[in-house]
Amino acid sequence: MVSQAVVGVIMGSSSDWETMKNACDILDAMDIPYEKKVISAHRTPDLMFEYAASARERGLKVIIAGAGGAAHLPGMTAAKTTLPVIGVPVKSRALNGIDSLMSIVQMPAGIPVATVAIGDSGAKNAGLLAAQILSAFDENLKNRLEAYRESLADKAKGSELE
Ligand code: RP5
Repeated sequence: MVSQAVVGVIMGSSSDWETMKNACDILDAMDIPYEKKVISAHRTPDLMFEYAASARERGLKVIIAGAGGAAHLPGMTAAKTTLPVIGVPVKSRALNGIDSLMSIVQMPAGIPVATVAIGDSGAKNAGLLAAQILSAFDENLKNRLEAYRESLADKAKGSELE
């Protein structure tokens, strides 16, 4: 049986997938059911509104939205839902993602977007942040996150320096 998605991972273009895959890898590792879709703020604006407006009633709990360039997607998505939206600034070709970061992070007061770092690390942290939000209501998930943290600590403690 396929479980009902609780996280929606959306991105402005298939070219964002290489980055956004890092968020999905974490959700897979944490055994969190999710859906992933290309939804563009400027190419498919009606689809973006429909997706965000119906997200809660479809059972989603958190949305992760990644975009590059003039990255409206996370903010516009957040404008149409009261679910938590995590924004991932994708590294743009012209300005290395600084434009994406500025566009996503500077939300005027009232409509928050939890913005993570540019690129792969940010996408990975977006997956973890979504897991941590869900873990507030899920003891098993909390245990998986604690095991993940322990694995990070073990790796750091086991570091060999030449
Ligand atoms: C945005 O424009 C996407 O999020 C992507 O990062 C950027 C470039 O898109 P493509 O030209 O690669 O489709 O919509």
